Amino acid sequence: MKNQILKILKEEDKYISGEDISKALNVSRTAVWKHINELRKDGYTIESSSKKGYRFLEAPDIPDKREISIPQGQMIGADIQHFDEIDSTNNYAKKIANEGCAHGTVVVAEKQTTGRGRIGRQWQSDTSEGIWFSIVLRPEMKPEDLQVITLAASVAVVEAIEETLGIVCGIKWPNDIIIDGKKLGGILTELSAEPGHVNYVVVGIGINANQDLEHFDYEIRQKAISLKMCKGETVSRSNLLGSILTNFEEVYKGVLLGKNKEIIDRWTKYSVTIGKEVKIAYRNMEYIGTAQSVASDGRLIVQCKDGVTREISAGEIQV
Ligand code: BT5
Repeated sequence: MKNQILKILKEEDKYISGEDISKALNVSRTAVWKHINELRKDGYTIESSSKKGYRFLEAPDIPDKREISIPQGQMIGADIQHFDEIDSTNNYAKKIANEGCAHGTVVVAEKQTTGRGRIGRQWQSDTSEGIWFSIVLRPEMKPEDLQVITLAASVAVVEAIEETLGIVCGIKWPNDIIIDGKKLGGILTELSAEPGHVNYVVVGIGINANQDLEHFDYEIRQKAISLKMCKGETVSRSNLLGSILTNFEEVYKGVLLGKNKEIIDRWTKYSVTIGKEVKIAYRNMEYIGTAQSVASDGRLIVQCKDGVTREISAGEIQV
C-alpha cells in the first residue's frame, strides 16, 4: 500500500488531497496518513498542507525497486530484493537460487557484514556508501563457457559509469574496475553446475560510490577509490544501478547469442591489461610476459618470456 501511495504521489507531481488518494486506493484517510509517515521514515520528502493535501518532493538514494528504473519487460532486475544489512549478497543470492528464484533476480544490500572477494578475500562493504549487489542468472550454457559472463558484467559496469557520470574506468583482467590505478570495484562470479549443465550463476558486483578516502579501512586506503572521490560530489547509487542492470540485460543477451567477439572488443576498449607486461601468479607458478588479447572464451592470452604462449583462465595479475 505504501508503495502504491508513493506511485500516485510521484505520478501526480503536484498536491493531491488525502481524500483523492484514499478513494483511488479504497483505504481510509488515516491509513493514507500513516503510510505517508512511513514513507517519510524511509527517507522520502513529502510536503503536506492541511488545505491541499500531499506533494512528493524528493526520494532518498536507496537502490531498491522503488528507486531503480529499468525498461518494462526487462528480466535483469524484474525482482529486486533490498536489505539494510546482510552477510553477503552473493550468499543470499545463492540461497534463493537454490530455492528456485527467477532468472534475473537481483539482491542489493546497504551493508554487508562479511562481503567476499575471490578466494576467501574480504570485500569491505560495511557502509551504505557503496553499491553491493548480486544477480542470479540461469544460462543455458556449458560450465566451461561461463567466463565471458564476468567480462560482460564488467562491460556493463564501465559503460554505465561512463554513460551516467562521464567517468572512464579501466578494467584489469579479469574483474577489477580501476580508476587511476586504484580499485573502484570488483566482481565475484560463483556458480552451481554439474558436468555439462549449469544450475545457476551468481554475479556479485561491488562498486565504491560515495566513500571519502578516510572511510576505507587502513589496509586498502592506498589502493581503493570511490566515484565520489573522482567526481568531487555524491553520486546517485540508484541511477547507476538502474543503468548497470539495463546494460547487463543487453550484454547478457549478447552472451546467449554467442556474440563473444563483440563483447570482448567492448571489454578490450577499457582494458588496462592488453598490450602490457604482466606478472601472473597461476597454479603455484609465476610467469612474466605480455598480455596479448582475450580469447573468445574469456581466457587471457599471454606471450610469456620463456617463449610459450599461455591461455590463463584464472589467477592474479600485476600490470
Ligand atoms: C573482488 O575480489 O574484487 C570481488 C569483489 C566482489 C564484491 C561483491 S559486493 C556484492 C557481492 N557480495 C559479496 O560478498 N561479494 C560481491 P578480489 O579480486 O579478490 O579483490 C579483493 C581485494 O580487494 C581485497 O583483498 C582488498 O585488497 C581489496 N578490497 C577489499 N574491499 C575493497 C573495496 N571496498 N574497494 C577496493 N578494494 C577493496
